[in-house]
This record gives sequence, C-alpha cells and structure tokens, in this order.
Amino acid sequence: MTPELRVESLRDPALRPIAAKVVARTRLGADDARTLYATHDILGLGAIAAFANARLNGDRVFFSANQHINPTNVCVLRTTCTFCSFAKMPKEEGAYTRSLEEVYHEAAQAVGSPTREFHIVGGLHPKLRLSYYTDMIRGLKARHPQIHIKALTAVEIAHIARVEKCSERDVLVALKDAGLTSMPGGGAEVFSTAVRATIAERKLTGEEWLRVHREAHSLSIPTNCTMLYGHIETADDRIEHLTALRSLQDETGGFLTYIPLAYHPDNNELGEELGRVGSATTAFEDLKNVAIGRLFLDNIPHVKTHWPMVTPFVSQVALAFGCDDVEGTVVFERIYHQAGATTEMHMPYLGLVKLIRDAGKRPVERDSLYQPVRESFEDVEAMAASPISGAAAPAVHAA
Ligand code: V47
Repeated sequence: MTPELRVESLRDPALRPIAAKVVARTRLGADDARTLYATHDILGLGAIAAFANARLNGDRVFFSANQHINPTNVCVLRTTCTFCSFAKMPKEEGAYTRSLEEVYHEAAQAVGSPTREFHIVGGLHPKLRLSYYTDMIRGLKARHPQIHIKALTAVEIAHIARVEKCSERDVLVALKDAGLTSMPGGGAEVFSTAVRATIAERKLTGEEWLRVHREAHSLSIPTNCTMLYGHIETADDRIEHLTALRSLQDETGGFLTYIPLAYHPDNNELGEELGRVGSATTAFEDLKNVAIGRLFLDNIPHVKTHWPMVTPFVSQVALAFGCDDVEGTVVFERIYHQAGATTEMHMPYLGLVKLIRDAGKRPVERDSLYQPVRESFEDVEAMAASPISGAAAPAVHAA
C-alpha cells in the first residue's frame, strides 16, 4: 500500500516545503535539517519520517536475536573520553579483561537460544594483540557456526593497528578471514572537532572514523553508523555529522543502519560537569533524532532504536517516527547501564515480537545483514506456551 502524507495539514508551516521535497524524493539540505531540528511540531515531523520509512520498509520492523559481549573495559582513553562510564584504567577497581575461555563461557548462553549474532565491543586495551580478537572470532565461529559476528568499532580497529604497527586494512582483512561478518557503528560520537576536543580529546577524529569504515566497505564488510546526541553538541554539529555519514554512504553504500545514541550522564565526568547526573535525554529529543535521521539519511536503508538506552517504551513509539529496526535480545548490556540506564539487560525474543506487533507493525527477525530469517512466529509462540518447554527460549536456528 502506498503511504500517504497530507502535506497541507502539517501544523508547522515550515515543515510543509520539506514534506513536499520528501514526497518528491528530493534530497534535504542543511537548511531543511535546521528547520527540522527547530520545529516543535514533533507529530508533523514524525508523520513525514513515517512516510519516508513506509516507502522504504512498508510496515516491516526488523529485530535480531543477538547477544552483546564486551571482552574488556580497560581503555587507554579512560581519562579523555569524558562521556563514557564503561572504561577503566588497567588497575582501577572494576577493570576486567576476559580470557578467551571466559568469552566462550559467556557466549555459551547462546546454546539452545535463538541467538544469531554476537555483538562484540570493548575498550582500547594497551596490550591485547590482534591475535586475541582473531582467535576469539575463530573460537566463537567453531562453537557457534550459524552465528554472525558483528565486532569491533572503527576506534578499536585503529587502536589494534597501532598496537600491531600495521595498517587498518591489514587488521580488517585478518578479522574478516577469521569470520567477522560486519562492524558496529560505535565510536563516531559527533565528528565536530570542537566537540571532540571536549568530550573525546584523544579519540580517532571524525575523518579517521570515516576512513576505517570506507576501508571496511571496500573489503565488503558492511557497517553501522551512529551519532551520540544530547550532550554539548549543537544542531549544526549534528547536521555536519549526518552530512558526512550521507556522503560516505553515497560513495560506498556500505552502511546498513543508522543508530542515534542518546547520551547518558551518570557516572561520567561530563555528566558531572554539565550538572546532568540523573537526567538523560527526553523522549521528545529521542524521537526527533530518529525522525531526522530517517529523513536526512535518505540513502541508508534502516534506522535502529536502541531500547536499552531510550527504554522499550520510547523505542516502541519510535516505530511511528520513521524507525524500522529495534535493537535485539542483547542478553547483557554494560555500556549504558554503567551510565545510568535503568532498563532491563535482556529483552525476550517474544517480547520483541510483541513490542513491534503492539505498535501495529509486522515483526521480521533478521540476520546481521538484514536478510529476513523469520516472519511468522506462531510455532515459536506455541512452543513457549507449551507446559514442557515453558518460557524457555525456543531453538529457532533451523528456521
Ligand atoms: O561509541 C558510550 C556510546 C557507543 C555513553 O552498531 C554512550 O548495532 C551514551 O555503538 N551515554 C557504543 N552513549 C555502543 C554502540 C552501539 C550500540 C548498539 C548498537 C550498535 C550497532 C552500536 O556507546 C560508544 C558511544 O557512542 N556511549 N558512553 C554514554 N555515557
């Protein structure tokens, strides 16, 4: 069914020419994005983004059965990434680095569960070598051959290249040979040099982050992209960031999904400095960033909402604001929970199906590459309801 958008009925008249552009498939410019960031007509903005999304994805909403694994929280950027609550110095209380056996032990939870993806990210450990990661990926693939590995942000790739004194391309080739399927979108934060100087002084620059993703795309490693919003960045910083993502996508087509990440201010220096402890972003901001991401990034097929960060409640509403992809089962989330997120760590498989259906959408379980793997859930529901299997996670790999 062709989606409908009643341009003349938008409450904020400034949105009408932008809506007309979207209907005509005309690319939005920086001025349009400024208008979108300035509007208070959140429902009008959401309607335009929902229209754009429906044209791309119909009423389908994707989710994955995934498990997050964070092999280490030791990070050489501990003192300079002031927004991060996850990183630790090597000898700081709470610092950890998992042995490969410990990683395999954590990953063993996937046995008998529907997990199809391991999402692996961690700190920039000063001593861990490339072989730690390639051995880990090989070991995980040997134990769980059907599970895709989405691992290591651009920042980690660049760090490993520095440790090994080799090129980022060499690192990517080695990881791909070991079994890497795709890369997550973390570490992008906001590309603005001025913002980075305050919140992530020694981190990879925006250009370097883009360079690693360009290299990954050239090796046919698809990646995700993100933007961390809700700290000190301005609307112009966000627009500059989105423009850079859109340009790289024009060049390579390698981004799968865009994930706007809401800044969480607890247990980090930036949150203290800003006097923001205990007050994360508002739902209004979260929904606005989803909708603008959908409209501005006209060449990225999916926009994902990260429920551990914005809550399942806001994620569900985001499905009416242009979002077509919901973060998966997760199992154990550390990065946002360290920073004050109060959501659950895990979302049951059928909980995701219900969240999507209750928003009037059609759930589609996908793999890491957005290939649909399951669109009908009756047998899974029947199995979960049976007195024998009870609430146990269904083994659906054979689907
Ligand atoms: O790069 C760190 C962010 C990212 C905080 O690709 C924080 O599918 C908010 O990138 N408040 C890592 N954000 C997580 C990430 C991600 C998450 C889910 C899915 C995917 C994907 C990627 O988390 C970091 C940083 O931008 N982060 N600290 C904080 N206090």
